[in-house]
Amino acid sequence: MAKKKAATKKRGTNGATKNDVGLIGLAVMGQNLVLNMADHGFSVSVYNRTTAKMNEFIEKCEAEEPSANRVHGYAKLKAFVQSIAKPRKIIFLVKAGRPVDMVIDELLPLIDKGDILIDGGNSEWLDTIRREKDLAAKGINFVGSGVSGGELGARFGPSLMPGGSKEAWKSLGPIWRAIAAKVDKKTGAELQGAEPGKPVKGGETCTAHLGPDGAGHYVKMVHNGIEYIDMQLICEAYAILRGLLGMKPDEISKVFEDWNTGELSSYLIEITADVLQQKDPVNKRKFFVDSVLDAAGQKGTGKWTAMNALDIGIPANAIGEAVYARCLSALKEQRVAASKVLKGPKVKVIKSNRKKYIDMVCDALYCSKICAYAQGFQLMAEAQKEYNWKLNFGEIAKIWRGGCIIRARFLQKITDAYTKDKKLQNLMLDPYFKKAIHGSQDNWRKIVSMCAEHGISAPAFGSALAYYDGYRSEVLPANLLQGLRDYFGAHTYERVDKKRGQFFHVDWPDPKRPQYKV
Ligand code: 2AM
Repeated sequence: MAKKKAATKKRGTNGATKNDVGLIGLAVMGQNLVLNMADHGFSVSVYNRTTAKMNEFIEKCEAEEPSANRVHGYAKLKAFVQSIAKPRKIIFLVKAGRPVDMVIDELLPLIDKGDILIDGGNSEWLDTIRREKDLAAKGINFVGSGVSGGELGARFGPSLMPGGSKEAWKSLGPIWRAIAAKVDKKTGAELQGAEPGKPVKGGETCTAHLGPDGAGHYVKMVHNGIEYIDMQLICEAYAILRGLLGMKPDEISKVFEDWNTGELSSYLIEITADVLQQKDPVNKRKFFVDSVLDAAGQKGTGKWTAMNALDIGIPANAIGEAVYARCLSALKEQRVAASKVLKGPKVKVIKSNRKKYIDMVCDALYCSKICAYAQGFQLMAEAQKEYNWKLNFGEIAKIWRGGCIIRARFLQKITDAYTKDKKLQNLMLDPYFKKAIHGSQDNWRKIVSMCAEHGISAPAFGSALAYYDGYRSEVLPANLLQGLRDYFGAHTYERVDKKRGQFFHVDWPDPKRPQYKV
């Protein structure tokens, strides 16, 4: 049975008889966000479609959580809405797509003008733009907010990427700033140590208003695209250390531990070290990774990033490669069959100079990572023109420093780069990153060519290098491409000795009449 607590006895930060905020959708992320808000002194009304789940959560709170007295469950949506102080702030964490529209439709008859609906799921930014527009016409504020950091992030400090109107941010900001991850002002390192009932105090908060309508969800999508490539690069480094150097998972774990003390220091590198030293829970003599089927799943945000890059014409090839790498992995049965038929070079395990090769892989990983981030930021730079946003890239890197899955020491350098030069055209051109690539590219090139020589598939390392070499090329063979297009389709071409925007055409021989012998 749903326990409806007397809201009059429970007060949050607003000093009134109503609760500060409401949350719909009590899956793990929703539950943890509620507890995080309660820990920070906010009284929270909660509602879930399946009431039993809500009751279970309330009972668990009462048994285990120091802030349980600030969490109030409601079995009926109307009572839930009425329990929240105006302007109401109602967060929902439900599946992206139709469920979000369904929740909005159910809420609409119950809420008032000026109330704020906050979609904290992984919605597509175009849906968010549409919803914001529709709801603004009804006088309702709508905020699409990226929430990153997984379950633990939601509980003790996520990175929060809100869009929506400035007015909505005024109301939501105090809550979002309080519950977001906190980082050290100088180093950008995440301040750790939060525990139930005792949130982290001080530090810079990992949230900022990113822009109107879909800006927050767009930035979250790019974050996820970057997460895909970060993970793919880590996996390729692992594959090289394993294949080329014949290292065992626990030895590779030590390498990642070591990398985590340097420029590559990040959450994903840290957890890679953990995963690699993990033993299989079923067969303790085996390493866990060796028992995991090599077929990757995906939920779609990486694909959206790559698709949007194609749509707006930005070469985010490393991000796209990370998505394709997952697709290729998923063709497990085909690969097993092909492995018996398609020949390649035999990998010759390198036994000597291990340290030298490990350092080379480290350099290849770092350079590829710089290119991947450069692509992600270029994508956002182009998208803001399309959607009329004014994104602050220094700030975006700043709010990714803590809480989220891609949190890394490296992000402080990106913040520094965009703080120094707000109009920076490409991250690779920033003096710090330029120097890093210049210093490490020889090793990067060697690793990419060794992969090709030994038949180790490392698409992201190679693709990032092709991007680097393409971006720094004054002349690309697109001159020939334009010539071909003009030949077969009269698509015209621009000339190197004329201003851009003037188009020319050569009167080619009739392309329908073959000029070659069959
Ligand atoms: P449930 O517990 O009733 O399934 C994540 O799936 C969360 O979203 C769950 O809390 C789930 O509720 C909720 N959810 C999914 N679809 C929904 C919908 N159409 N309306 C309301 N909540 C929904």
